[in-house]
Amino acid sequence: MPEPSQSASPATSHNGNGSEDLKRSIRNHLKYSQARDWPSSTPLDRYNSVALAVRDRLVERWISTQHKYHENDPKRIYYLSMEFLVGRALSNYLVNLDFKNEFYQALKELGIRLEELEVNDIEMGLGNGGLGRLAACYLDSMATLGLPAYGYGIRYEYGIFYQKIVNGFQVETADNWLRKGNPWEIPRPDYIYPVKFYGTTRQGIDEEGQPVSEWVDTHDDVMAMAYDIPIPGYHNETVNNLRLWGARSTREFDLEVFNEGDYIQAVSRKHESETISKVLYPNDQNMWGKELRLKQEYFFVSASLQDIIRRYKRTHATYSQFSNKVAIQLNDAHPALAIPELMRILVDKECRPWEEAWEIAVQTFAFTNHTVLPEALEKWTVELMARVLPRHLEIIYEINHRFLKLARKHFPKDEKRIERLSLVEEKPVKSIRMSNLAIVGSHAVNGVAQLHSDILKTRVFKEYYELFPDRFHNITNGITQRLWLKSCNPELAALITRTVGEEWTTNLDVLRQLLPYVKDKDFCRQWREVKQNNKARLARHIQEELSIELNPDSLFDVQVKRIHEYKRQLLCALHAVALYNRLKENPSADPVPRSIIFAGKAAPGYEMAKLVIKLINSIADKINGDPDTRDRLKVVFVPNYNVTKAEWIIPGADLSEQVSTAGHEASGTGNMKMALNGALTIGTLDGANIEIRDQVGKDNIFIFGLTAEEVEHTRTQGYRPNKYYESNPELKQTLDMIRDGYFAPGHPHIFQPLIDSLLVHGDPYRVLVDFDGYAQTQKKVEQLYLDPETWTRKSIINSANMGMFSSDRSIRDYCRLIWNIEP
Ligand code: D6G
Repeated sequence: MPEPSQSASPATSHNGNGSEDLKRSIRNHLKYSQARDWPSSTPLDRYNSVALAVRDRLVERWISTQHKYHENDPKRIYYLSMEFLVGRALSNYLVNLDFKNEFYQALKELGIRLEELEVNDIEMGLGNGGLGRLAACYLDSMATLGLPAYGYGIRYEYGIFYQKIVNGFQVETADNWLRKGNPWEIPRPDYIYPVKFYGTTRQGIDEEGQPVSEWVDTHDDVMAMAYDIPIPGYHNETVNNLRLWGARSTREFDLEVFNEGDYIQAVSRKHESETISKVLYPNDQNMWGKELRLKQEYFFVSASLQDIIRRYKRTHATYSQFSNKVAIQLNDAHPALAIPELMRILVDKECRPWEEAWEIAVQTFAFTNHTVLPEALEKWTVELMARVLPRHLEIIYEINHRFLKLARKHFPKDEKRIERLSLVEEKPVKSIRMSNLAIVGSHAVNGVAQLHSDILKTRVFKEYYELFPDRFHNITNGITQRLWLKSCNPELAALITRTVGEEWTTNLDVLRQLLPYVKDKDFCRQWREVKQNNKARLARHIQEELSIELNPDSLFDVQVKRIHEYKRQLLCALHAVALYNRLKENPSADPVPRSIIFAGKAAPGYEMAKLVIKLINSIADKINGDPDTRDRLKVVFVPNYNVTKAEWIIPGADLSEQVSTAGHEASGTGNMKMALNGALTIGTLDGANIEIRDQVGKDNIFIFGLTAEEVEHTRTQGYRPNKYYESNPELKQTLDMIRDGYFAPGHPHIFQPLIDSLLVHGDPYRVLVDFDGYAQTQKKVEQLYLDPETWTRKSIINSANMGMFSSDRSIRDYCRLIWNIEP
């Protein structure tokens, strides 16, 4: 609509980045948005006013960025992800804004304390772990590179659960993050799309006599409503859009119930549909095949595609330019339903011929695989698909039919191979393999670290690679240095900037210029002091939260990530017990004092992982309560690991534990964050650890354990975990103590399942074979720690060589290899 004429007053309380402008703006929002005067305002009122004042400063750039995209009609990138693990809102925004100093000045003059803002800051925990945090880092990099990119996801009302530790056990409580409102999002009730479910298909003949299918008699339909969140680039003019969908009930009633006269029940049934966006599934690397999850996936995919097509159609009358203007990246196979959904729209609604529609789809979609764990590869039973999405199932069958025809041409008389390639798994339960669908329907498939991409080509998707060798790529994951160095480690960031300038914030390769300074005694001393201060900060947090005092001179040995058997927190826990026993047996020993810090959530239904948490806490209680080992060994489990906690744990780490069973961790990004902050890594040759080793040099990292190939070998050639138990007295003693209830006097048998997994059920994650190598390598760690100068040099070398792990590099790779656009 035409713009009403404006009076010529450029400076309003909504813009201006000086501290006076900000103060005026905050005051105005307190009055006119929160309806408060200063004396009666609560900390939440003040938080909201500050948030709105900051948001105002983004709005102008947000509108003009979006306007520019509409004007110029560039190729747009759509990042579809079930998870965006953004972390704290306000502190996140401040990282990228160019008026931070003025902002702090304004707060100071208004008498608003940072702590009161922090307490009220919103933690957007809309993700489980690595995959969701990666999506958030990528949004940051895409905006910083000025790319016309959009994130699409779900506005879960409950994000990842809040983890409490009660008697050493994980207890989950709901993360009701929206309870105080969310000043950062703009609800857009006018961007609302219907999403259908259930029903049946009806076959017919179109005007040209061609057979057509129609999806009819759907019920429990729901509306997807947009909530927009601004994503600013770093110190630039770009503000991109993260659009999250919330489920809203339709206006229609359940007519049967309504006609029966039960109005109240009819209304309440309507509202049940809103459960679709209620809660994030808290499973990392595991898929349970639940109907609600399938509905969530379709809900967000359907709404996103309707929105993408609406935007495309504003400037294009036909679909001929679609794949030149639209790139859709599928963050894992979770959004793979977008492929049959686009086909349905093009074929059923827009009456495009199948072949044309398929060409458009394949050229539009690209797929990132994040895992090789079989339990994490999504499958949906045909029974469920037929019920919830009957038309999509038909389309998937048609895709499969055509695809297998092509595959049979390439591999005639090889029905075994055809079975493995098929999108449909026949046994044990007839199911649709979503990763296979994602590969067939995409022009590009990538793994997230070199080893992982190689494993995809040689093992997991081998037959696909043979069929489509050009489709496969590697794009090693990355992290944004704006959050994971500049913001979380201001002291180190300042030291680096003083030394090599500020360019590293947008070009992480510049950190290499730090290398000559390893010879500079004064620089090394400052580097060490910064680490010491970060350790002190971490120790303060732990003291406040857990009343455990850490020796700041001890080696801070840190393992933070989701709790999973393949990540082998158990290996580190066993090592803690072995260290304890050494100290008890030789009280006069003078080892390197060590503080072992764990944090991470376990999926609520994952019993073994939860038992590992209990074990760590039991070991911690015993060790921390023992006066014999005081100041020499401490074990801590920090509850409720999230982005905020990562921001103070990671800078304080001396040693980064990256000990997954080789061949299991697709990439890892915690490994990059800790190395960037100057921790040395102890790790297996797994995921991105290998590339970290290549970057920092093998003398500056502690590698141990079986290689991925050797792990494979133990599977084909046999593996006897008991051999290691019997031949290593230290390991035997450790396992016996755990088994015999030494750490759980009240429940002597509680840890039996962990012991059984190792000794009876074949130690599936090869903990025992790697124990000795791990323990020996830890001795090397201690030796090095006794030489602080050499340690510091290696710490600098680690940080200086992290350039390639910036998410800016990853995004540039996506632009070049997959999206075919220039940043
Ligand atoms: C954001 C910012 C707003 C803009 C809108 C565009 O909410 O200024 O108008 O995005 O949305 P689309 O029309 O591109 O979906």
